[in-house]
Amino acid sequence: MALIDEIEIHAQAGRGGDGVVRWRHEKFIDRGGPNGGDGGKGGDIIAEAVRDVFVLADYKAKRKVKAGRGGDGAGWSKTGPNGEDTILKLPVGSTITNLDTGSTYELIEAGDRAKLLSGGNGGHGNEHFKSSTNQAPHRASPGHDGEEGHFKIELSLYADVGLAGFPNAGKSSLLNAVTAAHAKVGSYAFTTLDPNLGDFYGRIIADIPGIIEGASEGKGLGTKFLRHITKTKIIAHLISFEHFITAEAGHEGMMRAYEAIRKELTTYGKGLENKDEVVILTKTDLVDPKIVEKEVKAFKKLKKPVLAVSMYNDAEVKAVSDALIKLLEEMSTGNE
Ligand SMILES: Nc1nc2c(ncn2[C@@H]2O[C@H](COP(=O)(O)OP(=O)(O)OP(=O)(O)O)[C@@H](O)[C@H]2O)c(=O)[nH]1
Ligand SMILES: [Mg+2]
Repeated sequence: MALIDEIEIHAQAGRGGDGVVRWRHEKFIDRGGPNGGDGGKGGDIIAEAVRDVFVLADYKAKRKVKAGRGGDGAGWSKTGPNGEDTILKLPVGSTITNLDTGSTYELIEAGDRAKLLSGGNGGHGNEHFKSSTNQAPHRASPGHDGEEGHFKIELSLYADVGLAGFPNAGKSSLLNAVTAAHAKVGSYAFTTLDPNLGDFYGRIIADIPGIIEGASEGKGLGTKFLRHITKTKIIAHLISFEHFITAEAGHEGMMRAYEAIRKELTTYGKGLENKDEVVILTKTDLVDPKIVEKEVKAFKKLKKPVLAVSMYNDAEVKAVSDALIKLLEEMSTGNE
């Protein structure tokens, strides 16, 4: 399932209710005084984080959101009811930018709330305008408009594992092999243009578009996708054995590919460079098993877990899947 990761909406908080002009009409009171109540406050626009990365899709069709209008005041000094707040449910990991003011809000944990816009205050009823010099004011004021604004909502995936690597490394193929995802696979660069997510035994694996050299400075699909792996727990870094056979580059070719992606992660920063990394050498079917063994050994010098896999080898796919489960388990017990 592809993910909508960026939307813009226009939001309008509720207008306050109007104050009203009313007079007391009571038995035995000859000239009733003013008792017109104030208007209720307009509803606020509030963002609330939920653990559902797909909810942004709901706003795709509905680009305008509004909160309720405050009710008008009434006689007997009654304040109008407050307008209803509108709660925008947004995925954990969303960054909200008010494009008009530049302020930003981050939703980090489920249940986090941020008030984006305040509803307008209600107007005053005539009772409010009563003074020693004016005992019978005929004046009431209208409710105030609620705040309005344009917002950009960007989602950084809250995934457990992020698949990173050059285009064509086999990221989407691996996602499909270890989860029930049906990500598009193609023999050309940038088959994946939007992140794909797969459910992996209750954890989420995110398959992002291929990273190219210069991505951290905005080349290719650039930082838009590097951003997505800033919140993952583990980066699975895929390197295809094509880098071994192309121009007979051998181990050098594999290492260069690895270093090039590392460089993008480091240049981008935001913690990407220090994340736990598992190295997955892909497309082992393209080379002799002895070469695979040698490369695994060489990459182990990085002191990181190293796996090797061909999509055509069920045992290897299972080994990768088991290793990822184990790493995730170790991490969650380590964090407690
Ligand atoms: N021989 C071989 N080919 C593979 C293997 N895994 C994937 N491929 C092929 O490699 C090509 C790229 O696979 P994808 O899974 O789309 O690669 P990707 O990393 O998601 O690519 P982008 O989305 O463009 O970044 C496809 O033609 C796949 O069929 C493998 O284990 N062995
Ligand atoms: Mg892909």
